[in-house]
Amino acid sequence: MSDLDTSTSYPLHIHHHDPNAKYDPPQHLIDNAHVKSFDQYQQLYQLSVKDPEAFWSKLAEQFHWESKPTGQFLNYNFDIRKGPIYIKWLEGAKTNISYNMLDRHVKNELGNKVAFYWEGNDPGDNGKITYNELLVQVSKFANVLKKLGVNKGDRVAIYMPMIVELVICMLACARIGAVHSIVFAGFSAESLSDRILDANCCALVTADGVWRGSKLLNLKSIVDRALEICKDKGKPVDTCVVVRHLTPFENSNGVYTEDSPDECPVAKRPCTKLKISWSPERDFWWSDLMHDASEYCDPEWMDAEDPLFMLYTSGSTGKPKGVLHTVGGYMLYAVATCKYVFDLQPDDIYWCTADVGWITGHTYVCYGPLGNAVTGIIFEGTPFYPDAGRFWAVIEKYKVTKFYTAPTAIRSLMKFDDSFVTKHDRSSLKILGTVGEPINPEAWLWYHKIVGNENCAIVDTFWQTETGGHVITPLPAATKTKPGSATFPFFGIVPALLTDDGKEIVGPGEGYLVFKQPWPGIMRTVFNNHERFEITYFKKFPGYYTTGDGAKRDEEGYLWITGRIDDMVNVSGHLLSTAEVESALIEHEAVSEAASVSHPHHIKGECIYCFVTLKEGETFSDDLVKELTAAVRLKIGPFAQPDYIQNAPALPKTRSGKIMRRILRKIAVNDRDIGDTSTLADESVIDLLFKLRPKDA
Ligand code: 6R9
Repeated sequence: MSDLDTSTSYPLHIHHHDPNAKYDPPQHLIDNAHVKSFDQYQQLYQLSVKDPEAFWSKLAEQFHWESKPTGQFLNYNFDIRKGPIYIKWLEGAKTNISYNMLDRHVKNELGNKVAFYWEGNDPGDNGKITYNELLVQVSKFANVLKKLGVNKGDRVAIYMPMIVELVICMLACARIGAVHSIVFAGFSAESLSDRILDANCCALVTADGVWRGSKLLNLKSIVDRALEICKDKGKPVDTCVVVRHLTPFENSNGVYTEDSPDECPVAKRPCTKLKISWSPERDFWWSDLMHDASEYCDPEWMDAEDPLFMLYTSGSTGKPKGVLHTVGGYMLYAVATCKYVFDLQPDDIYWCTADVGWITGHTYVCYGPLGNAVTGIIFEGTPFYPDAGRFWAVIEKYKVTKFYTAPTAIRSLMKFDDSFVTKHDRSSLKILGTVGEPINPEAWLWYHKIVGNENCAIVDTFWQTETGGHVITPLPAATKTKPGSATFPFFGIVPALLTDDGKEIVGPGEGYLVFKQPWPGIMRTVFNNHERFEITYFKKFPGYYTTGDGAKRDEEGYLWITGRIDDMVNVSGHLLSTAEVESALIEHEAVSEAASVSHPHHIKGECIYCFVTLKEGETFSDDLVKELTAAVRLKIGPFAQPDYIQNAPALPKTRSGKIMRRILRKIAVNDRDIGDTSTLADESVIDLLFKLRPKDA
C-alpha cells in the first residue's frame, strides 16, 4: 500500500456541496487589481516560468540595490544526480532588507504612514508606530546589538510575544547582517535551548512575560531555564535582552519584587505580579540599552545570497531543521506574493493573525506588508478573548481590508453563534486568506458567507516554511475559486504530481506534490546540515523539490492539497513530527515504547493520538495519562499536547521491526478496514489495540 493513502487523516473533506461549484472574483476588486483576469494571470505566469530573469528583474526594480548582480541572475542545480543542490538568485548584488522595508519608504515620503497598529491582549491596550518611528527604533536597536558585540553573520535568538519590539528586533538584526532565529514563544525551555544550541546563537532577545487570553506566561523564567540548559551543555549564551512588557519599572536594584510600584508599562493600570529573576552579568533591560543608543545606523550591504534568517521546522526524524533563507530572493518573493495574493493597495489595512514565531508571521506580518508600505496590525491576543468575537471586533476597530488567518481558527469560531460575527461591522473587508492546513469546504463556505458577507475573495494559500511564501494560491481578482482548493501556482512555480515511482501524472490524478524549478523564496539549505537539506527535499525524486504533501488535480486543472504524506501531524496549522512526540513519551520512566499518529479533530484539523507500551510491572492509569500529557507539554510545548493516549501492550510491527503507522492510524479512528496485514509480525495485536481504545476517542 502506498504512503499516499491519507484517507483516514482527512475526513474533513466531506464534499456534500458540489466540489466543482466556482466562486467568481468579486467585481469591486477587479478594476483596480494588479492582475485583473485569469488571462492576464496566465500570460504573466508563462513569462515567470519561461523567463524567470525577465519576470523577477522587473519586480526587483522597486527595491534599492547598492550594486548589481555580478554573476548569473539565477544559477542552480535541482538534480542531485548531477552534484550538490544549490540555488542562487542575483548573486553578487548588494542590498539590505531593512533599508528596503523602511528607509526606502521614508525617502518616498511615506514616513508618516502607520507601519503597524498594535492591538494588545486586552482590548484597551493599543499603540501604533509610523515608518519614520520604526526606522528610528530599528536603527537604535541595531546599534545596541553592535555594542553588545553582535556581528554580521552571528545568530540572534528571539523568543518574544506579539509586540512591536519583536519586529524591531528582526529588522535590527537584518540591518547589521545578523541572522535572526525566532522561536515561537509557546515552545518549552527545552525546545528553546535545543534551537539556541543548534544555531549557536550569541544572544537572546525576549520579554518579561505576556498575557495570552486569561493566561499569564512568564517568558523570562522559561528563558532562564533554557539558558541554564545551554550553560550545562557547555555553550553558555552571554547576552539576554529583556523587553519590559508587563513588569513595572524597577526598584533601586533593577529587580521587580512584590513591593515594586504597581503600574504596567503597556497601559496605565495595575500591573501583573510577575516575579522574574535576573543575572546582572547576562541580562539587560531593552529600555536601558535603548536609552542612549544613536538613531542612525548605516545598513550593512549584504550579498543577495547572504543568510537573512533561519527558522526551525519539524523534521520527520524528530530533530527540527533550521530552514535558512537568504536576503535577496526572500525579499523579492515575500513582497511579490504579498502584493499579488492580497492585491495590496496603498490604503489597505492588512491583518495577518499568525504569530511571528511561525513562517506566516515572518513573511506576512513583517516582511511582506512592510515591503509593500501598507499598514499592518500586530495582534497580541487570541480569537477567544475577551470573547469569540475578538477577530471581528478588531476588524471593525481598524477597518481591516485584507485579513489572513488559519482554518483551525475559522473552525473554532464557526461553532459560536453567527451573531458574534455579524454584530460587528465588516464592510471594510475585501480579501480573506487562509493558510496552514487544508481548509474543509464547510469552513471555507462559512468564512465566505458569514465573515465575508459573500462580498470577499477567499484566498486559500498553500506554502511552507521552506518555500518562503505562497506557492499554490488563487489571485483574488483573477481566479475563480473552489472551496477547499488552493487552485493554481503562483508566478515562478512549476508544480507536478508524481506517482510513487516518480512518473509525472498528466491531467487529473493524485500524487506527490513537487516543484520542478526554483523560485526566489525557496530555502537555500538546512543550517549546518546541507546533506539533510538534499536528502529531505531532493533525494526521493531526483530533479524535483519534494514538498512532503500529497495533492490531486481535477478535470479543470485545480490543485487540491490532501495533506502530509510523511510522519508529520498538522495540529492547528503547526507541523509536528510524530517522532518528536514519541521521544518525549519515551523519556517517561514507565514507558518502554511509544508511537503517535495523526487523528482527525473537528477544530484543530488534526490532533495527536499516542500508543504507549509500558515497562514490565507498570500499570496504565488516568494519572499516568496526565503525566505523559504533561511530559509532552513540557518537552515540546503546550500546543503539542496529545489528545489521546492509549495503552498498547504491543505495537503492530513488520517483520523487520518497523512500526506500521498506517494500521495505528486506522485503530485511532476505529476503522476496522485496515487493509493488507501480510507484512505484520503478529496479527493478534490488532484486536487487542481496538479493545483498548480510550472510551472518548
Ligand atoms: C505556511 C505554513 C507547511 C505545511 C504544508 C502543508 C500545510 C499549509 C496549506 C497547507 C493545505 C493549505 N499547509 N498551507 N495544506 N492547504 N493552504 O503553514 O508553513 O508551518 O512549514 O507548514 O502546512 O502540509 O506542507 P509550515
